[in-house]
Amino acid sequence: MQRTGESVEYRDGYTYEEWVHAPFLREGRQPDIRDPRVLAWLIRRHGLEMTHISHGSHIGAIFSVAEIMAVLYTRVLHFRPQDPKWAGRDRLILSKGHAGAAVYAALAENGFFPVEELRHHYGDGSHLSGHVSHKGVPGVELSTGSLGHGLAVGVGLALGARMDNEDWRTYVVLGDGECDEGSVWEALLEGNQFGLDHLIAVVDHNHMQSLDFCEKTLKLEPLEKKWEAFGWNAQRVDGHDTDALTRAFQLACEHTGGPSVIIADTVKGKGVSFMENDILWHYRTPQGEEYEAARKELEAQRP
Ligand SMILES: Cc1ncc(C[n+]2csc(CCOP(=O)(O)OP(=O)(O)O)c2C)c(N)n1
Repeated sequence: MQRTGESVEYRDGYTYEEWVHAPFLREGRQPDIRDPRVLAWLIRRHGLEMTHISHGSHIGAIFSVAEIMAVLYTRVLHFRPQDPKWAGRDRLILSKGHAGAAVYAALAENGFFPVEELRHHYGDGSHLSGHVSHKGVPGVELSTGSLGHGLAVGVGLALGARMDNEDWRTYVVLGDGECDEGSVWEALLEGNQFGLDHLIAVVDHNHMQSLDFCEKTLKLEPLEKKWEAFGWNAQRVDGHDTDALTRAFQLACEHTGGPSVIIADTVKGKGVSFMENDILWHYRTPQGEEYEAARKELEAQRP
C-alpha cells in the first residue's frame, strides 16, 4: 500500500474508523467481525462512506452483495491476513468488480490493511481504485471491472489447483447482468467439462443491471435451470439471509464431480429504503441530505 493508514481526524473528532464504528463504540463495544451480520453491516457502512468521500458510483451493487461477501469472509474462506499469499488460501474473485468497495471493506476489517486506508478509496495516490484491483492491495486475487472475465479465470485457477493436487477452493462472485456476457457461458461449459468441484460461483441476483431491470434488458430466467443445463450443481437462496447462504456454501463444498453455483436473490441498494430497487443508485453518489438520511438508516439497523 502506498499510504500508511495514519490515524487522523476525519469528522467530528473521530478518525475514519471511529466514525464508521461509532454506533458500536457509543455502546462501549467493538464490532464483532466474525459475525456475518456485523460484517455485512460494516460493508454497507463503509460502502456509503467510501462512495460519499470519493463521489463514486455503484453503491446499489455494493449493498446487494454485502451478505454474500460477509458470509464468505466469516464462514467460508480460508485466509491469513498476515500472510496474504499463503499457498493454501482459498481464492476469491469479485467478477462484478465495480462493487470493489465491498471487498476492500471486508479485507480492511479483517486486518489485511488499515481501515483508515478506506477513506482514500478512488483518491489520488491510493491503490484502492473504484473497480477492484490486486495491484498493491493485499488479499485481492484479480483486478476486475470489465465484466465477464472472472469466471474464466476462476476455471483456470481451479484447474491449476487440481493439477497440483491442491485442496483450496476458488470462489467467483458475478452479477446477474454480467451473465449477459457470452464469455460467462463459455466458462460454464469448461467448468463442467473439467468436473471442477472445487469451483463455486455465486450470482448476486439483484434483478437489475446498470440502466434497467435484467428482464427488460436480456432475459435470464429461469437462471438456475440454465446453469443446471450447463452441468452445474445449482441452488437458489435468499442472498440477504446469512444462515441460508452459509448452508448453501456448505452444500456446495460437499458436492463432488462438478462445479456449483449459488443463485442469491438480492435487492439492489439493500439497506437504505430510498435506494432499494431504484436503478438511479447504480451510478448516483450519496451526498448532502441523501448521505445523512442513508447514514441514519444504516446506523439504526446496526446489529
Ligand atoms: C464488459 C463491460 N461492459 C459494460 C460495463 C459497464 N457496466 C458496469 S456495471 C454494469 C452493470 C452490471 O450489472 P450486474 O452484473 O447485474 O451488477 P450489479 O451492479 O447489478 O450488481 C455495466 C453494464 C462493464 N463494466 N464491463
